[in-house]
Amino acid sequence: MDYFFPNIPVISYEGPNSRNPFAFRFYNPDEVILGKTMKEHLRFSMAYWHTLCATGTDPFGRGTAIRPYEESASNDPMELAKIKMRAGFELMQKLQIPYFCFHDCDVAPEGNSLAEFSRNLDEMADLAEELMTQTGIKLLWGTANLFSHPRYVHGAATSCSADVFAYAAAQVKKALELTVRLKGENYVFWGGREGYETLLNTDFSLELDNLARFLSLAADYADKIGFKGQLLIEPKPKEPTKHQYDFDVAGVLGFLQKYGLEGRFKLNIEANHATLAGHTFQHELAMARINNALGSIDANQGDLLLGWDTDQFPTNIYETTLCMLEVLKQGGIAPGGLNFDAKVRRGSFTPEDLFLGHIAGMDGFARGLRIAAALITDKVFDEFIEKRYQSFQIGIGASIVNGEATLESLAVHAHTLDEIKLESGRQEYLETLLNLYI
Ligand code: XLS
Ligand code: CA
Ligand code: CA
Repeated sequence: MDYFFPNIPVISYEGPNSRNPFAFRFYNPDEVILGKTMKEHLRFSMAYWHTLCATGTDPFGRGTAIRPYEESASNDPMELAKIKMRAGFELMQKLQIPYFCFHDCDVAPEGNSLAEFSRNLDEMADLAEELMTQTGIKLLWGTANLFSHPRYVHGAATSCSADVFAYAAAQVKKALELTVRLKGENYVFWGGREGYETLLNTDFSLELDNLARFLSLAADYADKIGFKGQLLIEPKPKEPTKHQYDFDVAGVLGFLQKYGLEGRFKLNIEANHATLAGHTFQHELAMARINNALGSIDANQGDLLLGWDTDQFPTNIYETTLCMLEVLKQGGIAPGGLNFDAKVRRGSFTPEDLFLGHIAGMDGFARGLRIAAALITDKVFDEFIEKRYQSFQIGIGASIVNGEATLESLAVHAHTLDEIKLESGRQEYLETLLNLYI
């Protein structure tokens, strides 16, 4: 498979001193770190939509992307879809990316009816199966796009129209079937337009109930067709709607609990969505992890000077380190992975940039993994944290933790205290240690 990107070699590890732009400096797929290969730890995935479908348009200008391999397509949208898919597999193979993720309409043209869309999807799934067998590349997750088409202007599962609710259900049904057929390890629900612009026209309560009904129907159907992977909800606080219902991890966990759906869904955490919600990426990952809900990761980064979802390739080593620290604490991200929900900038318009963007992200996370592994091995923060909370291991603290304490027993204890002794939190020192490893 060497046809669409003839000037690009297979990207391999050359070490930190290499100045070859088409090489990894930190990602060495078969190198073992803490008992697992880097490939097993990182489970990288290509996002079909950004890499194969994005053209570089923005609200002020047309697409800029130059994709010479698309020029050979006639006016047949299926032929173009097949070229994109073949190009995608060549790209993943050359980058040693073992997984991909797609929305239904990324891989197949929607045509003029659901039936036509469904036929196109089946035909594209034939090609995907063939290329997956040839290359060993696997599907990390599938999903349905319930936000681009004008029918979803008022939402999908939370639309004011029951017909739209049904149409969205049909799309999810098909996308789940495709995911099962392609042995996808996860299925993602990102609430694209599930949210509101103004409460002046919104039945807030019905919309939330309907969202829960929709998710529950989808989970039942996934069980029915034998889907064994993880169902994942991807939180995002805003954009496209002013207020998205799946605002952040805490909000989604509360929602799932309210509707009795906890345990059926885990979360797909995206870095850029975390910061849009006013949290750090690490906060969202940790919140999901301690609630046994960290399923998978959309590995990108935003720009803190901009208030929107810029979906950039992740190159901030602080962020990748703290992310991998959470992943290692959980014992790994599988069956989830690190999906590059990231697009090259509008000014990075050549096919080479698609490779350079992924190399930047893969090396960014490989370096984060190496640093996080050293932090874990040396117990840099663990011992400090354990000591900080040691008052809960004995005496009154132990009685609080084991449930024996009452408000009365606590008051009796408090009255015996002349002076409470506290220790410094040493934040600056701990940040210095972190910097030492980075
Ligand atoms: C958009 C989301 C989207 C999901 C998949 O902001 O990140 O791309 O990951 O629908
Ligand atoms: Ca995402
Ligand atoms: Ca995003």
